Amino acid sequence: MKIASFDVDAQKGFTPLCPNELPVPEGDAIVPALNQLAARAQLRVGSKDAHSPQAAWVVPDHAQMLQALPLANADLTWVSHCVPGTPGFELLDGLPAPLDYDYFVWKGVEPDLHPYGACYHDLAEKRSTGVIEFLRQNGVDLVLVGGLALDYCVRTTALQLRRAGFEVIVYLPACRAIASETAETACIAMSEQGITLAASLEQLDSA
Ligand code: VGL
Repeated sequence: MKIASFDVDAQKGFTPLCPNELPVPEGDAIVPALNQLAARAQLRVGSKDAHSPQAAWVVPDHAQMLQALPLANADLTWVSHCVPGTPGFELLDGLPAPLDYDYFVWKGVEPDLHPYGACYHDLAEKRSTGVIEFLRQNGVDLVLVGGLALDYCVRTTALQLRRAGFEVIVYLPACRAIASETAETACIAMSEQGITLAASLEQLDSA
């Protein structure tokens, strides 16, 4: 069984270290759990949001967030986050440098697109980031997923991987969510598609 681990958007912009971005509670606490996934895998892949501060979906403050947008490729408004060259763009301390991953995706680079999943550049899922092809070329059967945030980018990435035919385990200690209600919906949606949710190392190792 060939296993890859996938660190989804494990960036400082999604942690309390960057309160003006999208601070996921305890977002910076996931590093040991992500490294536990990598220790069980032969390949490690990762993704980063890499957004323009002038993107079409950017609003100036948190009060104006989560409004619907009439754009085909960006569905909700967000405050600016994960801008290359700023601290929020950086991976969490304790993770490898991006070049030390076996495959690494920058996503959301184009200012009119705001994808959640790391497998496609667009919401319509027409433009691959190449990670599915990389995993297939390497004969990967199972992908162990963690990262930020569980309710958006982890959810979408895990579902994309599952649709592509991989076995997928989302390791909950390696994830944190923006909000508990959306986290619950995400867990239901993932389970319904045959994704395993593991809440402990014992569950992970017996899955
Ligand atoms: C994310 C909301 C907006 C995520 C990214 O990485 O989960 N969530 N942009």
